[in-house]
Amino acid sequence: MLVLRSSPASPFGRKVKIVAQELDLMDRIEIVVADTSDPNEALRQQNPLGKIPALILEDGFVLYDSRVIVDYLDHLAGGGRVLPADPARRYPALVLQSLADGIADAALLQVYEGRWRDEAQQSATWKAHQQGKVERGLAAAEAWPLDGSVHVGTIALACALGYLDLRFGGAWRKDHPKLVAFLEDFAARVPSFETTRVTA
Ligand SMILES: N[C@@H](CCC(=O)N[C@@H](CS)C(=O)NCC(=O)O)C(=O)O
Repeated sequence: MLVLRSSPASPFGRKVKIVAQELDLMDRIEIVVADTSDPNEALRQQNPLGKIPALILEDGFVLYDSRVIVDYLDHLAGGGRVLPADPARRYPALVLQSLADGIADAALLQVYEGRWRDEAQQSATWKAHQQGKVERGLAAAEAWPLDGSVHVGTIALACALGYLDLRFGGAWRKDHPKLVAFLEDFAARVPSFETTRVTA
């Protein structure tokens, strides 16, 4: 059995779970919830960075981060499934994944600013710097030629938007009509998007 260390609200963990479901690999994966803030968590031995997701292979080797894990799962499923083999589709899908993960990273750093620092220490300038990445990233995604394909790029994008819905009240929806339509269509095509949704 493969062991996935993750937490329900992680956008990167959600990306891995959706990929695993799309590839029919969930029966080979046990999910063990990790608390990244607990200094005694085994996660810190499994991934020295103390980050989720991490995937523990049957021989004990640990894969991180999420991009490596989805690459591995695609390979397990025969290759070329959620990571297109054809370079003309592969690199745009990978760049969209990087863009979407970057949006999620910048959103997460704003959440962490609130979670890890006392109120008096929090920097509005730092939060605005991260929010700039979110806004420019959303503008680039809004202009992206999305064609209904399900691959690592669109899965990562759906997870980043889902995280903005969860932690930022869906404020992105007002100015990004194409992304709203994308997410609705994605949710209809990919049932695991709903089954991995959390509300808190
Ligand atoms: N680039 C990483 C990002 C992973 C990440 O930032 N995970 C967050 C949770 S969503 C985490 O583990 N945070 C704990 C920490 O930074 O200490 C990936 O794609 O897996």
